[in-house]
Amino acid sequence: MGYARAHVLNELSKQDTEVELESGQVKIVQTKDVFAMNPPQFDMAEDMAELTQLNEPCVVHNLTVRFLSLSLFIFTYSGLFLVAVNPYRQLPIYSDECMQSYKGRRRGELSPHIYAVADQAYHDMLHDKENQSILITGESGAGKTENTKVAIQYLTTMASKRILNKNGTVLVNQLEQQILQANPILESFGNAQTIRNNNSSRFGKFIRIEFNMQAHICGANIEWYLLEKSRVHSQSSKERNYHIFYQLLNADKAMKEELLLNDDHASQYGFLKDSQPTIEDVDDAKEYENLINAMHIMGLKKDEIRDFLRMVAAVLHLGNIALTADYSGERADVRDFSALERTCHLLGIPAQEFKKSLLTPRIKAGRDWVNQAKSPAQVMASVDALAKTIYERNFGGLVDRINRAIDCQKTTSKMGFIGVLDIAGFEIFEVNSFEQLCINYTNEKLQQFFNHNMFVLEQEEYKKERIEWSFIDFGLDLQPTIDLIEKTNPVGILSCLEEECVAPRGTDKRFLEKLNSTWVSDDPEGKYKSIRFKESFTVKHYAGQVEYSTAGWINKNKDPLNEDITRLLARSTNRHVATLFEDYLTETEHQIPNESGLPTSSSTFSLMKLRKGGGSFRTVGQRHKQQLLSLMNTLYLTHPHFVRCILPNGRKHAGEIQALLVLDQLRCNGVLEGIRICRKGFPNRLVFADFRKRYEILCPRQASTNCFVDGRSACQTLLDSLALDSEKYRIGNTKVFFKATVLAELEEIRDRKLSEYITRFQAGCRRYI
Ligand code: AD9
Ligand code: MG
Repeated sequence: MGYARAHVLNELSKQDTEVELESGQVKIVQTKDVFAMNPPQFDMAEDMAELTQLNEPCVVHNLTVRFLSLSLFIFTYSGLFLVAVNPYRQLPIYSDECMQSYKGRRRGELSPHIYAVADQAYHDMLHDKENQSILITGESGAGKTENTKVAIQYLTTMASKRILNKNGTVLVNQLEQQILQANPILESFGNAQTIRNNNSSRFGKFIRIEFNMQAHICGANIEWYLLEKSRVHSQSSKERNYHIFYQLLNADKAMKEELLLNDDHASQYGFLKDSQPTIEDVDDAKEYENLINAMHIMGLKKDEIRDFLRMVAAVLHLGNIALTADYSGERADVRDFSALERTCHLLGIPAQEFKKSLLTPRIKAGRDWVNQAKSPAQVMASVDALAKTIYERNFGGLVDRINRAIDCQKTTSKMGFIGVLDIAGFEIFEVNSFEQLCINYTNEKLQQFFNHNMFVLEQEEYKKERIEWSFIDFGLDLQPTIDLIEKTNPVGILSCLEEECVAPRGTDKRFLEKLNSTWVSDDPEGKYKSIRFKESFTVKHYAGQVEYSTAGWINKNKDPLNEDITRLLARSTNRHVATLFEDYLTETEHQIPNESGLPTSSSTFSLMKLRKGGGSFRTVGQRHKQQLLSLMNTLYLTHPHFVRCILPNGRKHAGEIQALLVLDQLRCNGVLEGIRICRKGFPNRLVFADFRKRYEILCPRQASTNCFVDGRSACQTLLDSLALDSEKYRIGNTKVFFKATVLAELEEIRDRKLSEYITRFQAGCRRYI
């Protein structure tokens, strides 16, 4: 339930308070659990920063009453944030007409809306000649991707060159269409059904929309982060693999024949057989048509489309390679050669060589290279790793291809860009692993960016108003946790993992021991804790303490690949395949050829190499750190706009909101952190005239004077007469600033005064009667 409204009857002691619930029930509760409510005129506040009681229950209450009121007010501001609650139903708040109404309107003129955020970003870019970013985070199913689509739709509609056809109707021009169609393509290959979301994005993305000097869209670019690769080979029974696999099984006959997909049933494919075959209300055949259509709009030729789909089919066949073991159980063999042959046919590589590389890859023994037989389990792991890499590289290739289509190189002079970031929010699961560390590290950095921004803006406002205040940079609060993760000296979590990955006999255990030995003693801020008797440690994030289990981290970070096979792929007869793996060829060409004439590398199983970033050896963590660094560098050069999406309930139901679930998210997504910072400053502010108008009643002497008094002095007199503690407010050049809760006190006094007047007035009336 979370919180209940109640009347305070009696403050019994420091610890206990007697309250009466709305039901009439009287209870004694702990005083620390009692929070003041806002006066009724603050109900349904469009901006929670205006609330004078800035406590957790008030914030949840405000979101809830707005959400439940006709279920229409899903958007609410909270200072710099736009909070968006997922309504789980189509609302009549998205239309061309509605978009037009937000054009050029100031915040506060209309109800909060994602259109307002997009419009503000566009407006700021135009006027300040500064790049903009819209940062959308939230937990899975909270509505990030839907809001991203709406924001991009707004920009493509409002900022495109309007072309009218003969009948005077607006034509969407090709580039805008391509930008919009990038999404269904990315969703086919990067989204999947999960328990939480039927269309869950399993990667993060940053879409930059570029504008020319006329402020029209002239191109776009997409960056992607952390694709969940393990889904390619295993999913839980209530979930699915990536949409594209099921869509492909519903392709036209000719395509399926070409891709050797004789069977339409997901149950016939190793990588799909444990998953849900369909999603309620989703027609995979229709989705396949939409995908092909989107790819055509993107300008992909028929054979390019076939190339991307071929890789997906190859992965499906790869998952069907069945293995047997010899009598000892130690040597694997391929049971049915046909799946292997199909895979090789589609990948354009020789089947016999592939089989040999899979079953008996070469390893270095002393100074020589020998072929070592692998067990079925080892070969299986090698197949899974290969499937993941093929899928990921194909995904990367697809994004590159989309980027080429929507690129704006032709435009020489640009005004700037608006970047939209759609990335998973903070995650705390029962068991947290390497993936959670990467995503939580990202969120820690994004929160730091937010805090820093808020600090800069608040400071600017205080300076402009010349009020006395020594502000602290709240971004720095998060630095110790970030250091713990990314620092190289003392060696932080990622670097420590890196060292262990390159060490000859690195293990998860040794990684943890090393981490403990560095951080247990050298952690002045108390951000790290080793968990004794468990293979885990905890990190204190701004959103809470998270325990990370270190099992499998070395492997997850290394992502080892069978290099005999990647070299085969680099020499594929299919250009698409060869291009995706070309870094394996160029890297190894520099090495001494072996007796078979093939170049070799220092180790058969080596770290995955990633082309981006100079072709150097990179682990998953290192690559992510690099990408995040580059993202943050970009973001720090933009004016940011923050959107926080909230999941209202865990059942995908419309019209239902669970207070505790919401509260948890507000904590994790930084809204409460934002409010905490707000409370340290002077969050409520009123311009002099408004302050006087509302509170003059508290000082009738001043109201009745006919002499001119300037706004500042009038406010000062008013505040003096109230004998308000001077630490609770500041008077600026045009506004009075208040600490949280002060306005509520003033409202209470005002209410009392008003009722006194009314009583006196009524008494007067009675006398007349
Ligand atoms: V994940 O981290 O990618 O798993 P998202 O992206 O936060 O997640 P998504 O935008 O995909 O969630 O929203 C989940 C579902 O909620 C959508 O498929 C819609 O059915 C529903 N949704 C979300 N936002 C809205 C909305 N503004 N209006 C209507 C919505 N439905
Ligand atoms: Mg999403």
